[in-house]
Amino acid sequence: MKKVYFAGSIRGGRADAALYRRMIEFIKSKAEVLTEHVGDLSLSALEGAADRDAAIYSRDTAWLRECGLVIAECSCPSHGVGYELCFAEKLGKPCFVFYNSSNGRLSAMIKGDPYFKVIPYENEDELFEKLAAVVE
Ligand code: 6K6
Repeated sequence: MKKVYFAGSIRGGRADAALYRRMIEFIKSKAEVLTEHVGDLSLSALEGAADRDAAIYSRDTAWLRECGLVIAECSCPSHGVGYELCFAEKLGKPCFVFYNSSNGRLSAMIKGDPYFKVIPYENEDELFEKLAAVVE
């Protein structure tokens, strides 16, 4: 079974957390998701203690090494997601970057990098159709 590293904004803002959860549930019907907590609606976006952050970094980079592909929802800009995408690129992991082209803004550093498979969508029907094509 494919192992998916799902990336979505946490401290960058949780406005799309419910969407992440729906995407994760969908992906889980076809593959294993290593980062289910990204869709946890109760996850606090507050600053954490430095030792906790070090543990998060260490666990997440281990999962990036372990995964078969990365799926990122980038409509809400996030330093962490940008970092993860760069890290995954250096590891040669396939990276699929979704963003809502009607109301999201995607950094030129992601949109302009030909390594990333950037997938714009305008509504959720289109998003899930395109997501199915990635995970099937
Ligand atoms: C709770 C309170 C403070 O921090 C937490 C738990 N935080 C995280 N747990 C797991 N992964 C995290 C956490 N914070 C960031 N990440 C990773 O970075 C996730 O894999 C996300 O894809 C990405 C989000 O980065 P920011 O910069 O939006 O937080």
